[in-house]
Amino acid sequence: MKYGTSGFRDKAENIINISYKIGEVLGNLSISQNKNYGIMITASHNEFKDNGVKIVDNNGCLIKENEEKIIEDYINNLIKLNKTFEFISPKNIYIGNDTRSSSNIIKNKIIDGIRSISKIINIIDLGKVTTPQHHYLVYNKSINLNDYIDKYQNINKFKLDFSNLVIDCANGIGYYPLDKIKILNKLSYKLINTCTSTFNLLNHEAGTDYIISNNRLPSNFIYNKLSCSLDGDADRFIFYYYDDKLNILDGDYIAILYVKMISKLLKKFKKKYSFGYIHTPYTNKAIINYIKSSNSNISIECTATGVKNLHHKALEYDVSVYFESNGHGTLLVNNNDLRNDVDFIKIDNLNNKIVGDGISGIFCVLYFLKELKIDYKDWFNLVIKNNNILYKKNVKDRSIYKTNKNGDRLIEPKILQDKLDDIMNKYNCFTFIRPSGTENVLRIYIESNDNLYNIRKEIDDYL
Ligand code: G16
Repeated sequence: MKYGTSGFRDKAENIINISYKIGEVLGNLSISQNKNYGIMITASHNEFKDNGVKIVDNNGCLIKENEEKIIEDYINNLIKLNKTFEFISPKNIYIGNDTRSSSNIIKNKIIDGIRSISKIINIIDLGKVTTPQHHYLVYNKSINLNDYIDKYQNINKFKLDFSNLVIDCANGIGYYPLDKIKILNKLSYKLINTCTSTFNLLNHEAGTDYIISNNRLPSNFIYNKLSCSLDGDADRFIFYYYDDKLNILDGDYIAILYVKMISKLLKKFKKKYSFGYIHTPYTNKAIINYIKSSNSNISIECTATGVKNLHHKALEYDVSVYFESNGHGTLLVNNNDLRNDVDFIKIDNLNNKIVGDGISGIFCVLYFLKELKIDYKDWFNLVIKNNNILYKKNVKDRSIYKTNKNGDRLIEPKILQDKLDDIMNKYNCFTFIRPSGTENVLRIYIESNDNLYNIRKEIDDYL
């Protein structure tokens, strides 16, 4: 089994089968590296029958490639573990899970695996948490779920307008912290799709992926001015509104808003700080052009799909914004002068700098709209995206599809990339195919202002 875009992900029964070994290898790594780790059990946007395991290091950051390799090799029986240690200092492993019914079985097996390596590792069971909440608690070495909720205890000082906001929780874990934050601070946003007890409703006709992939509103939508959605583990978010059609403000649009906010703040400094915008090949070219033309001081970089890739690149700048079109992203302030600036401190009170976070992202967007004095319709009208489609195709064996580093060209099968090149020449469009790292599908992206459906037909006929 492969350690995919954000950890192991598969049908729940397949994840159950490797859980004990995940515990063993994480226990072993924790002792040999003398490090805390975090394990989040979730299959995020996938359907309720799937499950998965995301692993973070002591900083709450997705683990490095060499750690992924050790874990993957051990799961696939390619290496053995050294189980004798000279000196063992107690370390913590923080485990959390979303609302899936298979999560407890997986958790118990992981815990047995860790225990088989050492009895002195502290296993901290955080229970039901969102993925960003889990990573935040790992970073802060905290065992109290409320430490995350308390981050927003001053939210009323921001005077955000929640009165017209509807939040679709995708029938997932995001409902719990959002409800708590709402009650504690007497906020007025409305929560829909909050049923976490009927397992098969998770991500069903709701959530970011459903809305973007189907261009449809979520179930139980209440007509309102501005709405937003989380995904199953609340690490993605998008906004949208409906007038005569559905207008989606996805990660590309959210990035524009974040970049605008940072550009505005940087203007007051004499010193020139490095400022980066990191995206993936799915980002619409019209968005990239807009950001390029309206910010002369910004460096724009493309990485492979996967938060881990964007995040690591974003760390190279004094300040950076990274977003995937599907709604994963955040902003990072890496320079100490900027970190100590009053305006950046203000943002830090809302933003989750450890990882993209649907909940903190929603708060940041409302704050940035207010600060920039932009109405949500004006936000949507800043750019007209090139027409595009992103769709999935089931294949027997997706492991035969190999791509270049960023995942926007196939290296194998070469004949398929040749066909895509012909199509790009013929229609003057942009298209690529890559195997998903979270689902057993190929993802096919086409961007073109004309002939979108002919292009799709030509690709589908060929596949
Ligand atoms: C995960 C990753 C994202 C990635 C998404 C889809 O999201 O964290 O960075 O964009 O998978 O990846 P792929 O196209 O390889 O399937 P999530 O929200 O599902 O954990």
